[in-house]
Parts: sequence; structure tokens; C-alpha cells
Amino acid sequence: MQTDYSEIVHRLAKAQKVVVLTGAGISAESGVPTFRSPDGIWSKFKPEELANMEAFLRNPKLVWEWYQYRRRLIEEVQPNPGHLTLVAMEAFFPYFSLFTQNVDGLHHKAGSRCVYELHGNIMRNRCSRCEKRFMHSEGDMTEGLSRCSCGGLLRPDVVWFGEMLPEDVLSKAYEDAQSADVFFSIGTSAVVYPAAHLPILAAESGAFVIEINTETTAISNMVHITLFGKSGEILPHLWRTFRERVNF
Ligand code: BJW
Ligand code: ZN
Repeated sequence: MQTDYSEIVHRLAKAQKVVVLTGAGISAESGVPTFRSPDGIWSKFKPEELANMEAFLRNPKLVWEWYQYRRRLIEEVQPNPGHLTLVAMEAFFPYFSLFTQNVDGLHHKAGSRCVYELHGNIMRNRCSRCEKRFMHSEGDMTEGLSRCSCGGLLRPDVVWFGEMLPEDVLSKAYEDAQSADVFFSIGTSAVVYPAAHLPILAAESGAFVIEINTETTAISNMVHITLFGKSGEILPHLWRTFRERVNF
């Protein structure tokens, strides 16, 4: 079925403030597996089972293996046309902010500037005892695990289940969701809170909420429109259509 872009173009043409939430789906076309696809590379590793402190304390080597594997993979990949379209959009709107649940750094690599990382960044480490941050190559190796000078085990500087999101980033996200004219939810299953609350909050606060996803999600019935398809194809098409119709 052909999508009618008229309402989207109309809303974007009037928008002063555009706010975006992204999830693993936006990086899928760069070759980074998502978390919850049934045939995904992580299907035998559920994030709920590995991405938490209990799992780390029980078996730090296994958790580290998962992260080291992902780091090596992420180091090799490049932003895709979905990431790049968001860079072009940022340059157009008077206010544009991008909140990502992804830890892969691909929005920065693409050239997006106003990026807020809700779940941290996989390339950094943090001491699990004193909270000091390190770049991933730093730290003393003992028994195959890196330690801080205080003796604490280093862990990836990401947000695990049961942990608080960075307070400043989360309050900025709430503020922007509540004041957005147009809000995009892209490539996220919207099952992990508090990030999943942002598009709902935006809709409740009067934003026009556009979802882009290959599948129906937990919030599809709460958004104004879902554009079904790959974000690396839908976003460039949407942006081309918008530019043609508003003539810039
Ligand atoms: C495409 C595509 C293409 C594919 N184009 N689309 C309220 C209610 C219920 C529970 C809670 C609640 N509040 C808090 C909780 C608990 C918990 C939670 O949400 N649990 C639920 C699972 C039930 N949340 C937390 O614990 C959070 N902390 C917190 O709330 O602190 C306060 C607190 C503390 C203590 C007690 C209580 C409260 C922290 C959440 C941290 C999440 N961390 C992870 C790991 C990060 C590090 C790492 O990367 O290893 O973050 S889990 C994992 O899920 C990762 C992701 O960022 C996150 C979201 O996943 P995402 O991005 O949506 O990926 P997928 O795979 O799920 O979806 C991909 C989508 O793309 C799919 O829809 C595809 O269809 C689509 N797609 N290809 C477009 N080409
Ligand atoms: Zn320390």
C-alpha cells in the first residue's frame, strides 16, 4: 500500500522542534544485530539475562566475551543512509535532538551533533567500585579481566537492567518529548523503559508521533503513523519527499 506523506510533510513543514528516539533497528542495516529478533545473533543471549549486574558478578568473563565480541563488530561497521538522513534533518530544523538507546556510537560517527546516549557507550569502561571512567583499552589485566587502580572490576559503561539512566540525559529527554512538535520513534521495539515512555509522553503532550519500523511494536497503536520498512530506506525516501514538496 502506498503511504500518503501529505500529513507528515505538513507537520514537518510547520515544525520548530523535532525530536528523535532510535533503537537497535536503525543500526541493523549497518550490520549490528538487534536484540530481540528471533533469528538475531543474540537469540541465544537474552539481553535481560546478560545485561545486568547479577549476571556480571556471577560470570564476568561471559559478559565480557559478549561485549568484546560486539565491540569488535561495531568497530568495523559504518553508518547507513538512515543515520545519514538524520544528520541532514538536524541541519534543517530550528531545534533537533536525537536520543538513542544504542551504545554503538554510529550517530556520532555519521556526524549527528545533538546526540544523547540513554544507555551509555560500549567503547568506554567504568569501574564497578569507584565509577571512574576509562577508554576501553585502559585498565590492568589480571586473570583475563581488567581492574581499576582501586581494585574494582572494570565493566562496560552501559546501562544494564535495574540501573538508572544518566539523570541529565533522561531529564533532557523528558523535557524534549514533552515539547516536541514532531517526534520520531525509529527502529525500537519500545519494550524497554524508561526510553519506551518517550514517544507515549510526546503523543500525550501534543506531538505528531511517527514510528519507523519493519514490524508492529508495543507502541504502534499509540502513535499517529507507522511507516513500515527499513529505516535506511524509509528515512531517505521521507526526506526526499519532504524536500521535493517544500521546495528546498
Ligand atoms: C528495524 C530494522 C530496520 C529491525 N529498520 N526497524 C516500567 C515498566 C516495566 C518495566 C520497567 C519499567 N521501568 C523500568 C523497568 C525495568 C526495565 C525494563 O524496561 N524492563 C522491561 C524489559 C520489562 N528497565 C530498566 O531496568 C532500566 N532502568 C531503570 O528503569 O532504572 C530505574 C529503576 C531502577 C531499579 C528498579 C526499577 C527502576 C534500564 C534499561 C537498560 C536497558 N539496557 C539495554 C542494554 C544496554 C547495553 C548493551 O547494549 O548491552 O539496552 S537492554 C537492550 O534493550 C539495550 C537496548 O538499548 C534496549 C532496547 O532495545 P531496542 O533498541 O528497542 O532493540 P530491539 O532489538 O528490542 O528492537 C529492534 C527493533 O528494530 C524491532 O522492533 C525491529 O522490528 C526493528 N528493526 N530492523 C527499522 N532495518
Ligand atoms: Zn575504581
